[in-house]
Amino acid sequence: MKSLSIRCGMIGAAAMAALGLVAPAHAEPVKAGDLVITQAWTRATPGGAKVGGGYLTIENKGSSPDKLIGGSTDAAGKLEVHEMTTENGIMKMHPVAGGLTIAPGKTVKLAPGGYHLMLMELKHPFKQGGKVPVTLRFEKAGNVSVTLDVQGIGAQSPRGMGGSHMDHMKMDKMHGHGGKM
Ligand SMILES: [Cu+2]
Repeated sequence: MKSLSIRCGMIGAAAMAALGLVAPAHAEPVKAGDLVITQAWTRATPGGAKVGGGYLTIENKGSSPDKLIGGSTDAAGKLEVHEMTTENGIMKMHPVAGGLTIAPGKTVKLAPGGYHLMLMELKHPFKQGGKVPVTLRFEKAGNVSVTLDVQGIGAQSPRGMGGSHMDHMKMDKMHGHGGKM
């Protein structure tokens, strides 16, 4: 097999990427200081939707807490960190006061039905298979660029399984934009 290994060595990284042997960039964890961000995704949006959710997993490998305090994106007028709660059987969402703490040694998951990024005043619909670059702002780690992979319209997780029954129409209503088109 000597000749094969020599050939592989000569092909190089670019060719390996072209052959799909190197994981695409969006699958790579994003590291920022002590934080590692993985599984950043969002959902395709129906036409006319003004809001979308953003989901990701943040791990703090350090020894002090950090806080996700906000962010921005070219794809939307506003990006906020939201929390979803159920009060008397009614789901409500609101900005996380003071930011979302990522305790040292802990992993915080933003997912449908819980914490999420709220993208408001969307400038264009999100299409399945697309990518939405966002900049997150952390108290200590500073600005961190991540890319949300756009999943299907009813996706509940990066692989389309599990999660809650939240949908965009409800989200629109919750944010006072109305669900009608
Ligand atoms: Cu929200």
